[in-house]
Amino acid sequence: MGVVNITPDSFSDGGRFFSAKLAIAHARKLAKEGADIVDLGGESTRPGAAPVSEKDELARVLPVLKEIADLCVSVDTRRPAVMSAVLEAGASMINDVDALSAPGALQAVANSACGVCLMHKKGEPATMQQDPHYDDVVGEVKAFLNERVKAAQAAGVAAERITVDPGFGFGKTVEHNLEVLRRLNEFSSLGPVLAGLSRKSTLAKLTGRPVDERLAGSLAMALLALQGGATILRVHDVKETRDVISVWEAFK
Ligand code: 7PJ
Repeated sequence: MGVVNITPDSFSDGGRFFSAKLAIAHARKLAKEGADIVDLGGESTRPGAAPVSEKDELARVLPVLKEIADLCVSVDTRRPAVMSAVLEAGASMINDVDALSAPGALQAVANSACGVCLMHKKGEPATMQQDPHYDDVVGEVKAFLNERVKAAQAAGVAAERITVDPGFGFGKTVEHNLEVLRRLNEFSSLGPVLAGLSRKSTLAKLTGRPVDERLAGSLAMALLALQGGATILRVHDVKETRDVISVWEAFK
């Protein structure tokens, strides 16, 4: 899964058109490099990111989606209205860092045949990295995901449409992330596991590198996630991650 962030440009509509064009080109590039899925995001969920209105989120995502609806497109959103609109426009998957917990979210996806990713996070993006605590991180994340899988199935989302994600970096310290990664295979009983570790701040702590120098660390994480049974890797560097997958597949 290749990440396409739709960067806003608030200066003018020309700017918005320009960022849509860049996002479309980037999505095409990632697909060509071997991404099976491109993940479009119009709302940043990074710690401390500015909030985005529903109208703006749709204005970012829809024009891009409409140009690439021939690809397998996932949309990273927490809003039921955005889910319904992008599914109507041809999205294949909803990737929700809130695990479809907003009122109406389960219904929005149940009415389609899309894939879904249910992710765990603890707290809200603005504050979630302020001293997160767990007694048993794997047990708690797993119990949460199990509950969300059950809720999705009860709403009419068939099991084969669901992937689960422990949510690396979402209300988790470096130690929490490493513990989840060490025990990633314990999540496979819930469904196919999606792992997003690419360029994350855990790598800043482990390597001391700024975000544009975390490729090697990200590839190491990708291999560890594969070893832990991950089925989908959410990454920025598709071409390089493809090579890791080739090596892993041969080794396995
Ligand atoms: C994830 C995500 C992740 C899923 C982001 C970033 C932060 N969706 N969206 N899993 N991370 N499913 O890329 O650093 O780990 S945004």
